Amino acid sequence: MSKGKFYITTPIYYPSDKLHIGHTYCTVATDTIARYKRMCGYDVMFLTGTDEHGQKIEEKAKEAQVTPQQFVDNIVEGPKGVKDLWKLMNISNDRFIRTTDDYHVESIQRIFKKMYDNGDIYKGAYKGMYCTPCESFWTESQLVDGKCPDCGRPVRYAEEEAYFFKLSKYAKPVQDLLETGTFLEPASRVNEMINNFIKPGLEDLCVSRTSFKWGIPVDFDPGHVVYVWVDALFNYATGMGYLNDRYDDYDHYWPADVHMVGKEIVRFHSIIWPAMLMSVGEPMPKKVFGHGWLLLDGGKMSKSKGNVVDPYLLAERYGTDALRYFLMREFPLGSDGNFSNEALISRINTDLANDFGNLLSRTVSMVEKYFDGKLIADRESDPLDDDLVGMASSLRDRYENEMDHFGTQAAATEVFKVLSRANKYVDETAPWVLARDPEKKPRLATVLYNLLEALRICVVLLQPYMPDTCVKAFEQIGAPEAVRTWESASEFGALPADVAVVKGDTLFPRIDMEKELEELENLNNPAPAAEPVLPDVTIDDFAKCDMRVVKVLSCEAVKKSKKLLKFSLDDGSGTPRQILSGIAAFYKPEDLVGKTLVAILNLPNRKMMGQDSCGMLLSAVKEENGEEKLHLLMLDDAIPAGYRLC
Ligand code: ME8
Repeated sequence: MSKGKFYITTPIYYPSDKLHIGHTYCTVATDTIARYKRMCGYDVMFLTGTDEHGQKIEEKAKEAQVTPQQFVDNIVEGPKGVKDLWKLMNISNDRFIRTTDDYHVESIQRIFKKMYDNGDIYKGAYKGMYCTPCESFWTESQLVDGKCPDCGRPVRYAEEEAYFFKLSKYAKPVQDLLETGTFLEPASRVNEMINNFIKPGLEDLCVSRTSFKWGIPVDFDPGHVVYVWVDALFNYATGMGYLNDRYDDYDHYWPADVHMVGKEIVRFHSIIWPAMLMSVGEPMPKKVFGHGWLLLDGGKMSKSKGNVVDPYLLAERYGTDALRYFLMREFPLGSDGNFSNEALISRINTDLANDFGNLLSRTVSMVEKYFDGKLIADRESDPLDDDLVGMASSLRDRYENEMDHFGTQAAATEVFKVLSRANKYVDETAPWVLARDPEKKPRLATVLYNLLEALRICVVLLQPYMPDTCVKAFEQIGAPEAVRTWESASEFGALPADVAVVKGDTLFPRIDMEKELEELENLNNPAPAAEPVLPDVTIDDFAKCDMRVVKVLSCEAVKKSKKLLKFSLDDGSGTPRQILSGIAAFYKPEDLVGKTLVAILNLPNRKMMGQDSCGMLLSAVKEENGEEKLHLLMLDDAIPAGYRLC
């Protein structure tokens, strides 16, 4: 019998780049809770997906010289893409929504029209500061030091005809909702929303764009595309079939029980999302939980600090379950946490290899050695057992109490307290001493039974964290299906008294910390592979390549491109030559003026971002911290422009 429905979501990911360990953290947290609820007997619906529209994707696709659809298809469906990553991480989502899916597009058009028809969307002109990477308009008062308050990057003035959503109309009911005290967690985020956003006055929200195309068209006003956040937030409803025929369980699962979101998007989920739902007359989600960020050395994720943040590499090296466990055990969900390779390895060694893996393997080995693998335990109690038996019997209650309040870290800690207690019990009871005295064999059987039983209860409760490992552990313990359940976890003694163990592989091999950290460092900064020399070319072929010394007359960034710099070059001909080069990330344009470089002049002209590029500047490519770094070839300034290289 189901305990009722439980609908949980992750944010839908923005596929502008490959996902890193921070994104993985959020999805693993949601998956852990979803698995926990399933284990408790809820009818769980777990939705995740990708948020694929917007200007940033359009720009990235242009730079990659593919269509936006091809661009997102590759990151979502392609090798080592979003779907592959969730498979690798053993994410148990029931559904995956892409905002480019036809049914979602149709629903959004209907939703937009519905809000327009009921008078909550009107046409106006937007004038304000816009952050392109975040796709967010900001008021002057919201800017921090004149920059985007979310990402800290520069904003630009933007003005365009646009539709507006009457967010201001919903300020009061949204504030009331926030003040219920259960809608938004952790509670600290409630004040932040009210004081920073509602009290200063909610302004109407610009909900359409005309300055780019990659979005869902407003069907009654071609030229406008729906603001990406309107499109994205409604995924939680369209993914269940709201205003579409693709799914038909909206009535069953809505309202969502939990939206898990990162702290920077709490504003969208706890203010804009409820207001839009009020506008279309749908019930409020029951809870928004704003989790913290994984940081690297106190700052945002990037590879430059020498830590590996590629979840593929980490999962392949240590195993999916070890990585899942680390993410959930190391950091409390509501706060920020500092990621480091050292913390990860230390957790694996201390908790998984030692406290858990070693206890399991020692216990199973002793049952094999002293009882040929099969126990007959009469379970006569001894005061020495009370503490362990008591702790293990009541573990489920403590665990449940934490899990029901998003205490994934605290719940895992409770489990490991019992495992530590069991390790201590091994020392206290000294089974190897009992084994020397044949009369103590019944006592030895009880001790080993208690250990197996404590382990079994812990393994039941670790299933949401480490699903595959727990199956292996159950097999070694010899736990039948019936005692792998939530119900059986509160019952010390559910394991059959004549249990037969099956010795298996070590669950988590110990890692040599020093050696491993060094290897990880090398993986992040690989020595350049000696590339094989290309096949010979004739001297005549080489001579066809017109390589010249050029001097930089001027250099500037290409508007709307993060990569390109535009050079005006003296090539000795008397007429400046224009070349575009994708090195903006590595040089400041002003630092290059006057430099002596090398260019190939006789390559066919190319158009890049609508501008001509007549030739190519030579540079060397180096991999640094997993990213390509370009170094321009620079020559002695004494060499005049126009000289040929030979
Ligand atoms: O925000 N630590 O997508 P997104 C923890 N498309 N969480 C992190 C993180 C880190 N270092 N970096 C990112 C979007 N995240 C929107 C959502 S929902 C209708 C639309 C989390 O791919 C981040 O906080 O930029 C967010 O919750 C999620 O990854 C997706 O981020």
